[in-house]
Amino acid sequence: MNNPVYDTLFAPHAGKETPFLYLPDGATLTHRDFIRRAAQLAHALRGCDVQTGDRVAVQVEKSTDMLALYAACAQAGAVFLPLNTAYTARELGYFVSDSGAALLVGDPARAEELQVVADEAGARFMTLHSGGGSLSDAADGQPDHFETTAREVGDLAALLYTSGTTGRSKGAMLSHGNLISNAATLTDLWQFTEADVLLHALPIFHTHGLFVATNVMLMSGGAMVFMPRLDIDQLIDWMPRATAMMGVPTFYTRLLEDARFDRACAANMRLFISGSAPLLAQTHVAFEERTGHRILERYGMTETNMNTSNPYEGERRAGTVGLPLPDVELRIADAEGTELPRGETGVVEVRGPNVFSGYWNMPEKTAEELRGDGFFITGDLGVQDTAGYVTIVGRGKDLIISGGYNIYPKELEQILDAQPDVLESAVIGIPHDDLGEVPLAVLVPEAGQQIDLTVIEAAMTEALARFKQPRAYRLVEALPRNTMGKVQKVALREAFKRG
Ligand code: MCA
Ligand code: AMP
Repeated sequence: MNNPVYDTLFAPHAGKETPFLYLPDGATLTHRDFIRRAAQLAHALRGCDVQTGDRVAVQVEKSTDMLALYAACAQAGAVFLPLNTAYTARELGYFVSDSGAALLVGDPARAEELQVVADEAGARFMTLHSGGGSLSDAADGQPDHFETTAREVGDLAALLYTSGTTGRSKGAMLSHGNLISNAATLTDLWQFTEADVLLHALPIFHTHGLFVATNVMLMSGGAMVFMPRLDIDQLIDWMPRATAMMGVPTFYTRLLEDARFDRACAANMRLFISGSAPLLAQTHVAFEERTGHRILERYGMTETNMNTSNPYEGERRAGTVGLPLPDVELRIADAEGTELPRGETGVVEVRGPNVFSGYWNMPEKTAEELRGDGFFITGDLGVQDTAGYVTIVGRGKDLIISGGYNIYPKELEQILDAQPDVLESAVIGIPHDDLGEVPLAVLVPEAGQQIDLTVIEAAMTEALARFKQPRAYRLVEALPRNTMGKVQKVALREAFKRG
């Protein structure tokens, strides 16, 4: 094989005049035209001096050109590094410099501040899709064929940053082999074919929207209704023309809030898949009552892509994330990595062709989380029943998942602790009907001082993407600690569970 990702996911579609992307404005892009556009963008990348193995950081709104840029990076042998559009310049600066990106591609509306970010990191900056020298403009006049750069299965295809318990984000290195193995496994397991039309309303800067949804549709040769963001009106409008949907649990709770979403609306659909955060069993039950469909829940991580899935045929058990994928080994282990008997709760560890090769430039972090025998320590707490079904019962890692986005309390606490009159802080997740959970910050003032929350909020706005910012603040005299001096977040969650 010449270039595993390109040859498996993109090249087979080069001559097909079948629809690949249905856009909400009524336009359609065929497979062939998408591949041609990707080739033009690959030429444009070379024109920006992007060479094999270079990282291309991309922070742009979801668009056909952004998706084609993913294909272009694969074809040109570059490493695709997509970034959440909500990240502030401060957050972005870290990713661009840590990755040593050769090129930062950004939205024209933020060109000025992104140019500064790129300059400071020693990267080149280009906008996408807008006049005046953008990468899209540079692509327009290029040939629609590009000589694919050779790559091996072990070569890097993508770098995806995931926050860490230390507060410093880590770049998960995903190889060509990681991406194509998982795409093939999921396509087969979920029985996707070229007859499928997927409702795609997820962002494409994370694993779920990019590698699970898009790669599966590329692998199967089907089409996607490519929506810029979650819009329930659009979903309901397109659903009778679609066959499948993938979403985070918020997609499902929001659909259920709409009376127009009923059995007739979902009659043409064959599959609804949920992941990225726990789907409440009550949502599963309510969904089946309303539509007759049982949501298929699966479980994964940025570092591993997908690990488990409920079966396509067979029992989909509410509250569980299903069985290990056919080529994924999973064990529930103790702190030493020794497998525990079925029915006991422990840390979920996984091994397989889906598991990443390590964190970018962080050999110590890699060694902490990737065992010598190849098992990756997910940090999720799980239990496996005798039939093999896995239930995620909690997280060993201090992580909040809000609407499918991950928030690491440590990152917020470091900023809060540095604010005037703050002695210390603790950030916890509290239940939220729409987003699952949201962050709440508990602050302890310095002795005899008063904390000015407007100052704190301004600092958080400056530093952090909106979705990470605490939804509420609470002042306390002291944080609860155990005898070892460790902050007891369980006690805080209990005290503030009603916000
Ligand atoms: C938007 N806001 C949020 C979130 N999204 N706040 C907390 N959590 C969120 N997830 C804030 C905005 O900053 C804004 O704040 C206000 O909410 C409304 O913004 P809007 O864009 O209108 O929100 P929305 O369109 O309603 O978006 C909610 C959403 C979206 C649909 C749940 O966040 C989403 O698409 N989430 C999916 C994330 C995802 O793809 N995760 C997969 C990660 P203000 O009004 O104050 O300005 S991959 C993964 O986890 C693993 C590997 C896996 O297993 O898949
Ligand atoms: P990420 O940082 O995006 O890689 O998030 C991965 C984390 O999301 C996992 O380690 C889990 O904690 C969580 N997650 C993903 N899918 C599920 C699911 N179906 N149920 C519960 N948690 C999930």
